[in-house]
Amino acid sequence: MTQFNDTFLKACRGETVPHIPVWYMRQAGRYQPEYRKIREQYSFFDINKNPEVCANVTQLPVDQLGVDAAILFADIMTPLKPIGVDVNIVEGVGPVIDDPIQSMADIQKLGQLHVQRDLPEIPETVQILTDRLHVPLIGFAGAPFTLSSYLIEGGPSKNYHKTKGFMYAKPAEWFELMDTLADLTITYLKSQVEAGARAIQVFDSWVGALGTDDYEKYIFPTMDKIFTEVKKMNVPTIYFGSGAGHLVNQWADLPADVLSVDWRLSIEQARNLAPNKTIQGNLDPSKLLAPWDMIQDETKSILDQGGSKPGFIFNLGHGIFPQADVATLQRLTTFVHDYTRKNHGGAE
Ligand code: 1CP
Repeated sequence: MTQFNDTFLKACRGETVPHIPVWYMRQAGRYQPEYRKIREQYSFFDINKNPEVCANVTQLPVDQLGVDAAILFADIMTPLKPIGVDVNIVEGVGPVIDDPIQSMADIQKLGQLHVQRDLPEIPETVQILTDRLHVPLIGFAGAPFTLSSYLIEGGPSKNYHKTKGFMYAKPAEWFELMDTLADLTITYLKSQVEAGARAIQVFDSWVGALGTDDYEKYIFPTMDKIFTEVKKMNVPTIYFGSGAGHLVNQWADLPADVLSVDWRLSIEQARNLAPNKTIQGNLDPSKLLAPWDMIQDETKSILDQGGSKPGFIFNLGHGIFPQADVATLQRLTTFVHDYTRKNHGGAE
């Protein structure tokens, strides 16, 4: 039997590891020919509805790339459908909502999530994977700001004017929405942990659009509540945002164990801003298209900064994209393992 690989969990907890663990955000997706083939038969949400297929899609990058953690295949929008949001994943665009939120009445119409009733396939998929995988499964959810950006804009946005305008002009509605989404997120994350997820990541991909004062006032209390609640489940918690280096100092005060940063901030800077946290990151995913020597040099620099003390997880600064190459990601994963086993492996 293959031994369970717990390097990722150890790194989350800031413990010494034999090599630096690595996984990739969006490690299951269109860059994989096998995924594209499955998508010819199933729509995005159909994969989610079918635990066997969903478990296979989740496991694919673990077998193909040799990464140290799996992440449940789902979307940040998955738990919104059952509470009454009519969301579609449109090819080449992302999540689209025809009837965006505009008023208190729209917020109060949103229902409550009961996972066993509304999304039984999620815990079922998690259970299949927990039995099958020899690496930890990461459960995840979208953070309230990032979810609300889709709910209010009606789809992807470049500047979040509508979302921020709503936040500034309608604070009572804003905080009602944050509360509703925080409760949803907590319920959804707890159900994944109860089913066997060994860590959770909260994706706040677009929160870097806010300045520090706005983050403090409109977001911090909500994130504090989410991490305080999920921490009670005794699994490591990870918080990710892109373009959010200016917020890392505030994130250091959240009860999250791991902060995931992008390439706009160096690992060393992140460590200085949040010395009490494990840091995850931060290769620019665009670099996957660079010549191998450049990828290797950049990766070495990241690993030397991260490996200078325990508590580091190698990842990209944001998700893998469809044009990335499977062979490059395989080579990168092997390189991270081999290089850090030689140079940064601690005694166990
Ligand atoms: O098959 C397809 O073409 C659908 C593409 C796709 C996939 C593969 C979407 C639509 N979502 C996903 C899966 C997904 N989404 C995962 C699981 C896969 C894995 O990581 O292995 C995860 C963790 C997400 C999370 C997600 N969805 C985020 C946070 C991470 C990030 O990249 O910032 C966000 C912002 C979304 C919204 C979303 N869903 C899909 C797309 C294309 C987008 C982004 C749209 C935008 O740019 O605004």
